[in-house]
Amino acid sequence: MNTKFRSYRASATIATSIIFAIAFGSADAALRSCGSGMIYDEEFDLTWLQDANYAQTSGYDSDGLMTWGEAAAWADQLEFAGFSDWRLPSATNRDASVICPNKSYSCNQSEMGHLWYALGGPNLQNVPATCTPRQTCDDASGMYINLSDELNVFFINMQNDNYWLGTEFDENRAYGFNTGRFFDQPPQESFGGRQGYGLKTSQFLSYAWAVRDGDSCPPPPTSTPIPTIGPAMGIIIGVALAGLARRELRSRVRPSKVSDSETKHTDA
Ligand SMILES: [Ca+2]
Ligand SMILES: [Ca+2]
Repeated sequence: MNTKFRSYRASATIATSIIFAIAFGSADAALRSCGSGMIYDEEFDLTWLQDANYAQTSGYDSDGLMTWGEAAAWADQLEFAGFSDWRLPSATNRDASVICPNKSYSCNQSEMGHLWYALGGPNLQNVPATCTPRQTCDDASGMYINLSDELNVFFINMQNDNYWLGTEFDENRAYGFNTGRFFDQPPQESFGGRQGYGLKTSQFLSYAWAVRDGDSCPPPPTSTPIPTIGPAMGIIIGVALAGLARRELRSRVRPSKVSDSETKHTDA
């Protein structure tokens, strides 16, 4: 019975662990949805807003398109989930602390580049040759291809356009990252995945996407832990139960033993 009990508890614990892993785990080990409007990038230890156009969603800006100064001011004043240290993503590469050359398409070590390329962003190798010029792909013929469906599993409102990065190139220019999923000429070229710099002024309005350092996900809901019996406690309980059973057995057989003994003694 004790073995059965332990086996039941072990099964329950394993089942609970599996359910927990399914509920809170993710198919993509690198990205984790916090379930509260934030997505955590485990590799870069960054938390992104799930809404990639929150400036508009929140009513801060009518369309989300801003100058660099407006975008930086929006991120600076943003308070979300109790955090006030949101910022625009950095253009600097994590691995080497340098910035990719202007108009780079393979800049996968900047903060947005990491999201775009390493975490399921578009693979430009897959662009069909028929998808040029841009209009051919945009129209209702179904040629529009959203190359970043995997990113959209996690994020919402990601724009087909340029996003400001927090890094300035010089006094008048700042970096941006393009998340376009349409195709522009020359053949098979999309601006999606391109990092470069442009004028901060209203001639080049771009979107803003806020990020902050660290894991901002709230801890998973606490559930009442199912008590488990460890090997040592199992042995102790097992020995105790065995002892009880032996005493029980003795108390049942003792009267006949005593009478036997008494009989023998009497006989002797
Ligand atoms: Ca605007
Ligand atoms: Ca702030």
